[in-house]
Amino acid sequence: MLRLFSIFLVLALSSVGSIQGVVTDPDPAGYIAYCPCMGRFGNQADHLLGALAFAKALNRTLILPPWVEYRKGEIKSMQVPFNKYFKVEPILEYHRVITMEDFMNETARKIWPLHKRISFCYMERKSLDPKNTKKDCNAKEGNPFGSFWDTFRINFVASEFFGPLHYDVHHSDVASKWADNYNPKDWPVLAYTGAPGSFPVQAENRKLQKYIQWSDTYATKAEKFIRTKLPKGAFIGVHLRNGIDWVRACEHVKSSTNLFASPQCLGYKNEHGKLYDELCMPSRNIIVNQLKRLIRKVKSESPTNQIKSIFVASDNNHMIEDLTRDLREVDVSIHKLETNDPHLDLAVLGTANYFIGNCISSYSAFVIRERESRGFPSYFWAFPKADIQLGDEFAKHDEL
Ligand SMILES: Nc1nc2c(ncn2[C@@H]2O[C@H](COP(=O)(O)OP(=O)(O)OP(=O)(O)O)[C@@H](O)[C@H]2O)c(=O)[nH]1
Ligand SMILES: *[C@@H]1O[C@H](CO)[C@@H](O)[C@H](O)[C@H]1NC(C)=O
Ligand SMILES: *[C@@H]1O[C@H](CO)[C@@H](O)[C@H](O)[C@H]1NC(C)=O
Repeated sequence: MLRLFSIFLVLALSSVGSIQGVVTDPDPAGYIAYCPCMGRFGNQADHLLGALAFAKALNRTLILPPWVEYRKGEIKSMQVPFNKYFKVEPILEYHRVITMEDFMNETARKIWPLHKRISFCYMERKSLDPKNTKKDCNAKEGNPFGSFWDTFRINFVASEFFGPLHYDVHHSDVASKWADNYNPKDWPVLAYTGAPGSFPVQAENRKLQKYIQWSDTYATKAEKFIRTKLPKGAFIGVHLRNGIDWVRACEHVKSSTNLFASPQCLGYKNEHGKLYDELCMPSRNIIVNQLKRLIRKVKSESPTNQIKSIFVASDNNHMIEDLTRDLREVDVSIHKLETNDPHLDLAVLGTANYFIGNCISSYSAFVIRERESRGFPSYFWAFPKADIQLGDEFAKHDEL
């Protein structure tokens, strides 16, 4: 039995060794570090996919930063280890990565001496202090910049302005230019002031979502919630982004062609149309009509797996009472989490039988990409535009 076990262990270890991601520590090809200093979860997730593609193109190990989070009443950001929410191992199938905690605890002392801690920015980042006129990235000025690097007691001795180099490794030979300018021996770690990736995520990098898999803790919590709190049977997950910050964000609809994550439905070149208000802030009418239509469609198409409930995730108003009243005739129950947990909301939405999200929200975008990678169906509120009308007609028609 013991021998069998050790044979198994050897097999298991050799299969780990064959994952292309595993290399000797420290990696002679060097590392990439960055602060996910922009936005909240959805923004940071978009950036992560870009950073992954960038690190792969430069053949450097990506240091997975903690997630930067903001708590009510606290001035400084909090850094939450990457692996609280997601597994590291599946990412290794794509490229070499290490968590920032592991890197700083072990590897940094071998290859990143204090005098080589140089911050990278495209061009000078002006100091908040007008008296400080030194040309610098000022990588630790402001929030969350300072608290992020302080979490790991990282200080920078100098700045490197890397412009005109950039991060778009898919449409240029910029990766080889990075290699020419910064060899790993002299530049063991390229530490970026912001993420080396774009927002919204480039079309080419969307598919990398499949390597971002929920930690056992979150996968289990989501599964347990669905099993114990939702009625048996299919359910629709919906994302209602409707807080005051979103109302303000939606004001930009008038003056832009694309906004935040909107290329995910409108296309990166607006192939599928221009922005309109309902896409950002669907009315109660639109929401109810769209839900009714989906429930009836499923009823006619898959009689054995009918929709029994709706799971609502929201940053503000879950509309539980409104939806319960308005959807009485289609016989579904409406649910939400008992306590606010943005990541658990996402994990549940990712496994729903159907999903309706907000096209402009990068929080919704995370769910859409995850479901895409699993082949699960998703829809957007008020999209396509023609369906807004259809919703009303369908409802009227139904009453006849
Ligand atoms: N619990 C919970 N929180 C949400 C939900 N929707 C949004 N939030 C919170 O609001 C934040 C929104 O910021 P992002 O994740 O960057 O996504 P976004 O919707 O594009 O919003 P902006 O940052 O304003 O562009 C999320 O990270 C959550 O903290 C939700 O359905 N449930
Ligand atoms: C990329 O880096 C790895 C790990 O250091 C190394 O084994 C490999 O040879 C490098 N590939 C190229 C094409 O340089
Ligand atoms: C750092 O590494 C040591 C030795 O491997 C380990 O015992 C410790 O738990 C690690 N600390 C963190 C914060 O990962």
